Order: sequence, then C-alpha cells, then structure tokens
Amino acid sequence: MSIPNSILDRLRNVVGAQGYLDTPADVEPFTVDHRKLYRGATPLVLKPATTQQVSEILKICYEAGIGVVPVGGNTGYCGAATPSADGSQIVVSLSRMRRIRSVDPDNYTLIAEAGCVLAEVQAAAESVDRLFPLSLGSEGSCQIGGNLSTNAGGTAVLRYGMMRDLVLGLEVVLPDGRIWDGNKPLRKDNTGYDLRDVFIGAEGTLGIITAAACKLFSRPRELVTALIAVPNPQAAVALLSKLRTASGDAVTTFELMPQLALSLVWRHIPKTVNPFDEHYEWYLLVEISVGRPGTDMRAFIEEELGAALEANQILNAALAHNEAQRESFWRLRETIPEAQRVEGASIKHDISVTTSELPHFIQECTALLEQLAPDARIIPYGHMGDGNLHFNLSPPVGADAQSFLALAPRIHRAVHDLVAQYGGSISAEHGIGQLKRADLVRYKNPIALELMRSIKTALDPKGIMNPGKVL
Ligand code: 2HG
Ligand code: ZN
Repeated sequence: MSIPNSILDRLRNVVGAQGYLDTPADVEPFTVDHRKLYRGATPLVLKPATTQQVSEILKICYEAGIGVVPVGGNTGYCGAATPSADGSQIVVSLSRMRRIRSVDPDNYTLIAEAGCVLAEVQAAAESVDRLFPLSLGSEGSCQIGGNLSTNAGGTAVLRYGMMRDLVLGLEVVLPDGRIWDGNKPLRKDNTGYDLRDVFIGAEGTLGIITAAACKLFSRPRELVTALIAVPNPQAAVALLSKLRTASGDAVTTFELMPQLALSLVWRHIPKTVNPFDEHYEWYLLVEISVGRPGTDMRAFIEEELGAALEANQILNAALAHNEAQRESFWRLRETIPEAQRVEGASIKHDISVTTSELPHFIQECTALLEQLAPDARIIPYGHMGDGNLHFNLSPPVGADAQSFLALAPRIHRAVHDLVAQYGGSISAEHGIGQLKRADLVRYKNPIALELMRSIKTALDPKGIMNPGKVL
C-alpha cells in the first residue's frame, strides 16, 4: 500500500521545507539499519522541530492509518528503526529536536529533547559540574530518545543502572497526536501506575518520546582504571565481589574480555597494545570512581590487587597512570565490536543471567557452541558486572562466511534455550526490534506477553506506531 500524495503533502506542510527528506538519495540512510541486517523503503523522512509538529504528524497518520517509524541516531542492533520494505511507512527523525531545555544542578536533573546526542547530554551535565552516567560506544551519535526507547545499557550500568534508571519524567506524543506531559523532574511522585516505564524500552511502538527529565549525579573526582588478567570467569566474579566490598560499591565498570577478542583488537585497530608482556586467557577492564578527591582509593585498590595476585586469584594487573593510558585501556574494550566486524562475519548474542551463574553459563555455552560450530571462534565479552555478555562468534579462520552464517538460526536457538534454562534474558540490553520478535514469543512469559499486547492495543488501537517491531 503506498501513501497517497495528498497525505504526504499535508505531512510536508507540517514541518516546512527544512523539515523533510524525500529524494531516494536523502532517505537512503534511513532505510538501512546499523548492522545492515534490514533494508526498508520510505517515501518520506520527517524531521519535526517541535513537540507540536510531532503531534500534528501523528494526528494525520492516525487518521489515515499510516505506519510511523521513529528514529534517533540509528545505532540500534535489532532493526527497530528501519521501515518496512513496501514503502508504506513514514520515518520520523528526532534529530532537529536537540535542545537542552533546562538544567537544574541543585535538583540534579536536566531536561533534554529526544534528538540530543548522548555526548551532548553528558557535556551539558558536565558544564554544571554534574555527571550524566549513561556511557556507550556509540555515545557520539546515538540520541537520548533512542536510548530511552531501547532502554540502553552500556558500561556503567553496574553502578548507575540502565537508561530506565536514569530518567524521572517523559514527554510523549501518543499515537493519536495527544501530548502526554509527564516530564516532571521529581524523584517522588507516587500517584498511581508508572506510565513513564511503559514507554521506556517500547522501541517506538507506543508513541514518540519527545523529551525527558534526566537524572544527574556528582562527578567522580578520582578514577582508578585497571586492566586485569584473571585465570577464569569464576575468579573474575570473586574479584568483583571483593572490589565492590573493598571500595564501598564504587565499582562503575567491570567488563570481561577473552584473549580472542583482544587479539582481534590488536590485529585490526590501530594504536592498540597489550600492556602486559604475556597473553592471558581472560582480561577485565575495571573502573572504580569516587566522588571525593584525595581518597586513598588508588593505593587501596593496589593493595587489594596485590593480595589477589599473591593468592593467585588474579594473574596480572596494570593500573592506568594517566588519562592517555586510561583511554588506551578503554579503547581495547570499546573497539571489540569494530574489530570483530573487520575480521568478517559474526553471529551475535546479547544475553544475561545472574552474575553468580555467569561463569558456569560461559562453560556450558562454550561447550555447546564447540559442538554446533566446530572451530568457530567463540568470543563472549562484555558487561560481566551486569551478568550480560555478548556471546559472539566469528567463523573458523579461512572459512566461508555464508556457510558460517547459515548456522546462525540453530546457534541462536541453542544459546537462547540454554539462557532460558538459567532463567536469563535473550536480550539484555539491545531490545527486540524486528530481529528478536520470534524469540520474544518463544521465551517471554506468556502472561507478560498478553499484558504487553493489551497495553499496545490500549495505547495504539490502530497499530500505527512502528508496526512489525517488538510484538
Ligand atoms: C558492546 O557492548 C555493544 O560493545 C555491542 O553492546 C555488542 O557488537 C556487539 O555484539
Ligand atoms: Zn553491550
């Protein structure tokens, strides 16, 4: 079904000449997802500048029953922001709604429009000596609206939580164009159902988030960043508990990286080096941050690590001595996805189980994958402190990408079935989008699914919001 020209004209009128793209070349970037898994089509990308314009757009689409696909920085992993291939949906990009509406350092909040790039929100917080702690590899291009819609995670979740935990209020345009102003920067508002949480992680299927009241924190004054080699994941979990206790829960980042992941980084990413003289099977990137300067945290951590070394709980450790070294440690972790991409095809997972069960899970899942994909390179890495790993695979060296990728459905099924046995999640931080819709039906609690469908029907009875995603 193509969209009548009269409707496209009305939509163009809402935003004016600066507010839309409609040539094939201009809309092209909006028709492909970040991982190039999906290719869609659309006659029109709208770029509203105000909440009012978003409301006008949705009123028209609601009336005419036209599908609307909201998009932020288009850095998602599950194709949630890619329109369908039949050209029957319009895309709404929030990129022109990029204002920080207000900052309130004493209330530790700021109000940002959905199109603000995450790095801009971080900078706005920093300009008043505060911290907005959401931290992702794509922070230079992802947008806060997308972070909210996918409930983004990243590398500071252990300490500060996911995006859901970092927001107090939302302004949302509902499918029929009504504006719900729930954007109060209040920490306490106990007046019935929490509507805010319904829209977070909904991936644009219930309405369009146009602004949010974000929580701020005091900025850390002292950072201790360490690269640590451990004998196995079990030792890593023991170390996490030890450091959490010793630091008074100041561990912000605790990321696991196997040797294979770092060997790809060292091979493909310029200016990356192994700070140790040897290679180890497992590495950790650990960051501890304290709000008060002049604490003896660094010495204290050195002491803890020294004791762990003596007890053979860890095999080696390097503490960053300056910002450049800190950045070089972080680069090792943050460029793993890029290094894996350069290496060739990959089969990816985004799973979580409890942190305590993670070592056992790694063992079982690795054994399973060794059977299903002999000689494939198994690269489980990521947010160990959150129980969340990207249990990824690269093909055997020299193998053909197509025959490797043909294994993907069986591998996904086996990994996700195992995750289900552990009571874990098949999508810990990347969401559902189009990629994991079938998995959602297979693994989500049936009552939860039923409730999700009721919410969808109640809020979007005509099903115009991001059709074909999540449910
Ligand atoms: C990360 O943690 C991202 O680096 C990407 O979530 C994970 O590429 C991946 O599989
Ligand atoms: Zn991740």
